[in-house]
Parts: sequence; C-alpha cells; structure tokens
Amino acid sequence: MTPPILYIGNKNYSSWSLRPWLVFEHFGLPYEERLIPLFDENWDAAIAEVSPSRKVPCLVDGDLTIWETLAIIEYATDRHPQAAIWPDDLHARAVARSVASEMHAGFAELRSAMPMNIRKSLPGRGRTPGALKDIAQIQERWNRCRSDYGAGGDFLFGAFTAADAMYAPVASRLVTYGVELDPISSAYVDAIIALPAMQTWSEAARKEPWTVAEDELD
Ligand SMILES: N[C@@H](CCC(=O)N[C@@H](CS)C(=O)NCC(=O)O)C(=O)O
Repeated sequence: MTPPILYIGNKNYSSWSLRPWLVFEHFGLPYEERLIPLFDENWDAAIAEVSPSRKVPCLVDGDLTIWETLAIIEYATDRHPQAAIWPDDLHARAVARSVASEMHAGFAELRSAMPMNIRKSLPGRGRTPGALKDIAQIQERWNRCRSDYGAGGDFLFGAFTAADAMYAPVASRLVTYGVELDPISSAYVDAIIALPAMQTWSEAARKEPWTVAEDELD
C-alpha cells in the first residue's frame, strides 16, 4: 500500500510540521516526507497544490487530504490503533488531549516572541511579559502531568505520546532562547531533546540552506 505523504516546512523553523512528524517517526508509522521550503519563490504555488489551508503540515493519504496538526495526529491514531500515540488510561488520555489542545490553540505570545530556530542560540532574547506568562503556565502544566501521570517514564504521561509531540517545539525554543526552568521542566526538556527522532530532525535542521526572514528575530 502507498504510504501517506506528510508535507512539512523547513525543519529549522516549522514548529507545526515537527509535531506530526515526530508522531510518525517515533512510532515508526509508514509515511513519506516531502519538504516545501517556506516562503521561497515556489512556496505559493507548491502549497496551493497540496494544502487547503495553504499551510504545512498537511497529510495526503490517497484521495484524502488532512490539514491541521491535531487532525493529522488523530488520523494517525485512528489508522494505527496499535500504536500508543495517546495514553491508554481514560483519565490520562483525556488530560493528554487537554494539554495538547491547549498548546494547539494557545501560547501565542511565546510562539511569536520566541520563534522556533533550532540552529541558533539566542539566550536572553524574546522575553516579553506575555511569553514569560506562557512559559510559567506551561511549566505548571508540565509539573502537574509529570507528578500525576509521569511515573512510568521521562515524558508527560510516562512514555512519549502525542502530548509530548505537541510540546516538542516549545522545548526546542526554551533551549534556543536559554530560558531558566524549574528542575522538573528542565529534565523534561532534556528528555524531549534527547529523543532519537528529535535528534534526527534537529540534525537535518542544522544542515538546511534556507533562511526565513519572517522567523528570525531582528
Ligand atoms: N493551525 C495550523 C498551523 C499551521 C501553520 O501555521 N504552519 C506554518 C508553518 S509552521 C505555515 O504553513 N505558514 C504559512 C503561512 O502562514 O502562510 C496547524 O495546526 O497545522
């Protein structure tokens, strides 16, 4: 059977692309990756051909197109029920979906003040009051998940799940911008960064030739 095609943006910058990519890669799901360089001279035409939202990520499985990060992750969950993409326990699963949705819909200040930029080191930059407020709330969430559900491993719900994939770009930003964290959040960020799939993505990001002005701080 032909695997679905996951369209992604530049690995250095595309935080939304990283999330479903990590799910496919970490859980060893069949997929084919196609990277469309963000905002270059071919971007408008190339993205219009595959994605109704004209954004990445976008998954094309035969004649079916799925856009929006969480929808892609849920489709992978439905297609591969044997993969532990979400926690098995009903309560943990509901909380995992809550924190994942909260990330999808929120933390906009953090996302705009500290854009993902894997190959850069920008300690001290991007610390707007709104971004710091978002980071405080995220640490609160991470501490709660780790203490209530995390006993079985290093991730929010023990083993790596989609909830961690949703926060992986935040972990990357916290490293890039050198943000000081409480010990539990700091250990969690280390676990995300050390994940083999995250390492693979980051190595590829560092080798990319493109610079996207929109995603660089002045
Ligand atoms: N809500 C979308 C956000 C996707 C998104 O904003 N992707 C960025 C790249 S990280 C993009 O394609 N931007 C192109 C544009 O805004 O024109 C999702 O969850 O997938």
